[in-house]
Amino acid sequence: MAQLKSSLLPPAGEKGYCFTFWYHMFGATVGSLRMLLQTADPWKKTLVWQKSRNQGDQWLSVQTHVTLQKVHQVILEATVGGEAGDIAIDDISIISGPCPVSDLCDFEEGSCNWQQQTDDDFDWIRQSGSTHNANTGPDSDHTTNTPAGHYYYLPSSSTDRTGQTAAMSSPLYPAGKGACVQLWYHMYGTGMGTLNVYQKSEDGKKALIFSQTGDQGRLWRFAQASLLPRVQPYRIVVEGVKARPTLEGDMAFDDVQLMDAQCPPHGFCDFERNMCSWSNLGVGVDQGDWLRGRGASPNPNTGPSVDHTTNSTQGYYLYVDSSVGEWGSTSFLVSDVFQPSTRGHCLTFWYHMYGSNVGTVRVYINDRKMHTGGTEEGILKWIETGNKGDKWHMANVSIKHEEAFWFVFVYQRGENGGGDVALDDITISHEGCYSDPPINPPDDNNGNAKPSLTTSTEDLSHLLRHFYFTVG
Ligand SMILES: [Ca+2]
Ligand SMILES: [Ca+2]
Ligand SMILES: [Ca+2]
Ligand SMILES: [Ca+2]
Repeated sequence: MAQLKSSLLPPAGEKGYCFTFWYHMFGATVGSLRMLLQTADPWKKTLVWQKSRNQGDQWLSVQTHVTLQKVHQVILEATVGGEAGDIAIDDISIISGPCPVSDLCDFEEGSCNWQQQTDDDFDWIRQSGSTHNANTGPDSDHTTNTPAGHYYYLPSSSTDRTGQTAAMSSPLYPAGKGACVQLWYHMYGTGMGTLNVYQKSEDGKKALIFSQTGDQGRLWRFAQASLLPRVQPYRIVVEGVKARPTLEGDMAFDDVQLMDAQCPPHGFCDFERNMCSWSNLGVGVDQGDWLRGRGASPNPNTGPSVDHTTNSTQGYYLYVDSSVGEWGSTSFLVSDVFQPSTRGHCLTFWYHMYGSNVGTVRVYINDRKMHTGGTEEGILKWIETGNKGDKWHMANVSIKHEEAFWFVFVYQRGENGGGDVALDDITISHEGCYSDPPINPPDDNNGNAKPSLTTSTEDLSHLLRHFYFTVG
């Protein structure tokens, strides 16, 4: 553990002050970083902010509004996670008055200045780990995928009545700010109601920009909506509406982000701003995460040195750090949900597999039936193994599935390190892949097909199919 302490600071005064610092937490086994306030009389330490695990290869800022009316010290405390994880901090500043509003709320430090509405029936509750009811609610938050991370949820109860609501609103954003809002929601349970997202201007006018109703399965789901141009400052309002009395209707949301750029097209991600609708899964499923990185990956003689989008060290890609984990350990990456289409879908992506010990990348499609049946992978659609040289390759996967489905990328580590694998520029288009020969039989849609990670014959057939595509 390492501690950095400020000198003794006077009471924060009527308006308080905004404490800002920048941090860099990058690597597969990064520990945690905390900010605490300590008073001497009485002696008391209060945790005001904390972050754990990898945050990507980038400097991020934290702002905390301190209103403590006692002589105190600010303490920044770091704990070690493992070998592959450094924590750095820089540019600490103290400015009097409250902090400017944040564009990203992950709810790890608190409410992020979101407020409960009082003219409704219930309040949203900040929660970590799972909710109290069985067969509903998430097991962990979306930001960290661990039981330590926080989200907001609306508990369901047998005394609920149809149409009862709970709403929370964001801080006030200036009129010209923001073109797109993104958030993650969890709506698992047979008694699930409706989640509405509004853009509400200061004069009270509300526009519905996103709505989802009913059971959406056991995964965190992605939502985004374009913001309407406004003359007035506005808030984002998240509202839960109850369906009926039930103990299986806990809904949740997390990671609300306001972006000044337009929303990316559905199914496309270049990873330049964030992971779009792609999501890691937690420790119940796999042993590692896909990380956003740029430039050379942290391990020598493996991984890309530039991304695919910009062909430069400034552009971001997604990768798995092979220096950690064991032989066969996996990292899952899950897409948004796509509705079935008569023309099918085409998944196009760029991959980089370079190193002496590259493991295996598989692409599956999964659906509600298979997922509820207990499979996290689904049906195998594409596989690649081993060293493919220090360059980006393109892959196409044609999908025709008769249920709503999602894609799952699974990286499986080789015997040793030296096998960083990367992805970039993933596109899912609503038609079959261009010039794709009609070889794929329609999917076995009975939900029984469950390729395991070790079925070598199945792997081989897909490998041959892929080989045919590449050469032909
Ligand atoms: Ca969170
Ligand atoms: Ca309320
Ligand atoms: Ca994971
Ligand atoms: Ca990129």
